[in-house]
Amino acid sequence: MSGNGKISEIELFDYISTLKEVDAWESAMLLYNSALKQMETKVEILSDEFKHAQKYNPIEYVKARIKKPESIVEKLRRYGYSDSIENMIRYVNDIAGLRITCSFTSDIYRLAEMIGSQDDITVLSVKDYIETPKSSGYRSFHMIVSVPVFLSDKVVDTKVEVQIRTIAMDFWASLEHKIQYKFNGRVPDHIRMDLWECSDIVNMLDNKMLSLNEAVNRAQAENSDEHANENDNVDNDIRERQERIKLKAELKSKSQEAEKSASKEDGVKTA
Ligand code: 0O2
Repeated sequence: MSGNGKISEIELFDYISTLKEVDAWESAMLLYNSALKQMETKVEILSDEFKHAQKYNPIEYVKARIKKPESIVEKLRRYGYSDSIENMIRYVNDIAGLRITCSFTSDIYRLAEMIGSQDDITVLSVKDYIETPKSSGYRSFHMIVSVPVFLSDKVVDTKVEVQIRTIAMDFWASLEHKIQYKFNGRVPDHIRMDLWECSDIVNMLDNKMLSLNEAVNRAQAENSDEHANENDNVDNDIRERQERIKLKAELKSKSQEAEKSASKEDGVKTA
């Protein structure tokens, strides 16, 4: 704890540097796991709130994963760093990863904004591969965020990579990933060209689906306006009927009174 009794807040790198090598790996993994759980819960809460308040949930599915040790080592080597725990923490940003799949492109930015505006989340970097796709044709929105993980005597800021994409983008990325794997990263040119073409089709499909959804929303809004007008008309109609009934009743009672007094007068006359 710091002098003022507040639990000190430090970055994962500084925390791990204070530990012995044997403890460092397990401690780092514990922190990445905890940070990932926190992000998963945050997204789950957003999803529940959407379902409850908006009767619409932009989140189709969420996948959380911790990068495998061999993938961490491969990435470090690709970047030209030796495979130490310090290098892993410093240079591999996606050890804890959360992938959110949405229905429409507009949902991606809505969600990214919601996540980024939470007080305890710090957005460290953003990569918009939707605005600028990668040379492979890959489209997705990436954010590296840091979340505070509360340990017994410390708060450790830990990085999580959040990928947000549409179902169509996810379909493309998963197929492309399998193809890369099958060809060991050396995909023949004609297949790469086809993948590019598919990425364009994915973009067209997403745009088309988005405008279709907007058209549906507009039609629904107009419909509900008409429905509201219909209800107003019904209300007016009821009020008019009530007035008419009241008026008729008044007229009837007046004519009955008139009839009564007329028959009284007649009685007086005949008597
Ligand atoms: P895996 O197995 O998904 O974990 P940085 O993380 O910022 O240091 P990097 O790695 O270039 O640098 O980051 P970037 O570009 O944001 O990509 C990270 C992740 O995005 C990748 O993780 C993939 O999940 C995904 N990705 C990026 N480019 C492509 C692509 O061309 N095709 C597919 N299918 N996915 C892509 P990993 O570690 O590569 O893999």
